[in-house]
Amino acid sequence: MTDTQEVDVLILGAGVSGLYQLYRVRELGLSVRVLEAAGDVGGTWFWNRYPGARFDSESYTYGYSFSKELLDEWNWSEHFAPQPETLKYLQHVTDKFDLRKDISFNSTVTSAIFDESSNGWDVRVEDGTTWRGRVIITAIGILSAPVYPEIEGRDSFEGFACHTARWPHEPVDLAGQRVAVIGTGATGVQVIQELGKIAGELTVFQRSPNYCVPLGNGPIDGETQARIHATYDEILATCRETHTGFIHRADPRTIWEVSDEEREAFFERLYKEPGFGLWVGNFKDVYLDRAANDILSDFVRRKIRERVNNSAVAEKLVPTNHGFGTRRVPLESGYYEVYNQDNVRLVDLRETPITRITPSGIETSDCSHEFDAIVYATGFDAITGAFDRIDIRGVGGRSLKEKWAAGTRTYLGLTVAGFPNLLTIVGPQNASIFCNIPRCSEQNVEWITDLLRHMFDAGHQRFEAEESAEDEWTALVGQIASMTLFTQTDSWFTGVNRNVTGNHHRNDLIFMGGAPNYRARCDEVAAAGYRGFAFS
Ligand code: NA7
Repeated sequence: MTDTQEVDVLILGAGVSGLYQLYRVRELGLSVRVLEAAGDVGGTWFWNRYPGARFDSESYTYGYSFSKELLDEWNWSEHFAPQPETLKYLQHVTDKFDLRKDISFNSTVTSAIFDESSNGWDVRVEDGTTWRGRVIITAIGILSAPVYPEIEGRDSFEGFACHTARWPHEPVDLAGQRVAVIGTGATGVQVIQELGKIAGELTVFQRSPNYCVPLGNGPIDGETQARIHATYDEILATCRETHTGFIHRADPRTIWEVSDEEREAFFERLYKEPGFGLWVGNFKDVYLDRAANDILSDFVRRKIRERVNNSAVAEKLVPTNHGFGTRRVPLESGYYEVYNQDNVRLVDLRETPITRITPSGIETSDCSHEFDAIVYATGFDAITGAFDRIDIRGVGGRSLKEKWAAGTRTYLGLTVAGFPNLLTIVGPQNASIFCNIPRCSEQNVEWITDLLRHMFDAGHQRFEAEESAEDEWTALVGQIASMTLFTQTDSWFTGVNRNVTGNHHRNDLIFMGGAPNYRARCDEVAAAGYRGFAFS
């Protein structure tokens, strides 16, 4: 037994969201502790160290906006910074604001149990340490529970094997090696591009092709750097107005308002533009109208065919079972050209599935492949997975995992009925998931901070979402999602995540109404004295 340490607020996770929440809770004068599973800050940027890891947000739209001094002093080196630089940035923020002293590292939380007699949460860490907090705030990320595929013999492989989200800290030399990559999501695409440059033989095992579009990365020159710094206010204002918190504004026209030539020229321009322009800066109806989406999907399919020399390989890389943009669009830098290299081979698992992994490689239904290394770019138990890995129990000992088993339910994507004094930054049914995350998570943090101020100033010990408010929010999330084409596609956006055994039913996990609309709804709830919350 260890002595339980007590604080006002416990924050789970020291990534982008948790660090900022710590900064804000401190300002309230409350006692606070952050419990972080990793050995240092960074969250996603601590864990995802695989070759080629970088973000798909414009660097200068990704950093925190709360400190002018921080914005002024930090220079991003590339338009889309690589992982080591982002991690360095988050370490810099941690040091600058002296955040480290309130963080316990190597502290994987295993359970959080609400104690009704005292209105506090009892939190247990893997090493046996126990904490008690009046409030807990989860900042555990939506893509933080990595999933290895359930393939017979996986543990028998004798070479180097690693999930991209658990890449070693020490350098891994795969130059000249025979390397397999399983998975072709946003991560797979990044790692394949890099390994294609150095591997002796690279074999990509693809279950589903994605529509990948050019990232358009490059160094930020001095003049551009100066312009970025001079226009930060405008950049951030634009990000506040857009549906997704990115710098790209959606076009207010429908696809049908322009001629075929204009449309083609518009798509061409967006395709060449750096970042997510083609995805989130497109005509306003491309994710609402199937016929509009078909035209856009055909455009990207043509691009893929143009870039891959072997037409049989190109056809395998062309998605046919979903429309462009209805799954997360991977951004790439020469991804399709990798398949024109002699050292790279594509195995289509729809034709020849993996049957087992052996000590020396991978067997598919038609042959066996020998490897020195297997890279699992097989993704995550997304959005709710990190919650499921903690035993969270609310009123009456009810488990959150059990509550959500029949479908996720929340109020504002920030709190859950029956789980008092629990707040979820970038939680399920929050707009932040379909957003340039720091832009939206800052809003979550600031709203939560106001709620805490309200609670502690008034001397309340407990707040809780009302069931009726949760019902309404959950219905709204479903209603908005059903108006879009996203719900018609299997992906981690919609809970139909084939990476994870059992996650095969549709679930309304994301508020798709856009960040400004979400922010207005949250503000309105606060202005109405936290409508839908019961305080005591
Ligand atoms: P994703 O997008 O979930 O991609 C995982 C990939 O791994 C995807 O291509 C999967 O195919 C594939 N996969 C998963 N399990 C298997 C098995 N058992 N066999 C073969 N292939 C498999 O994860 P990422 O890490 O790429 O990206 C996650 C997010 O991080 C991304 O969206 C960005 O927001 C950043 P499937 O498509 O399921 O057929």
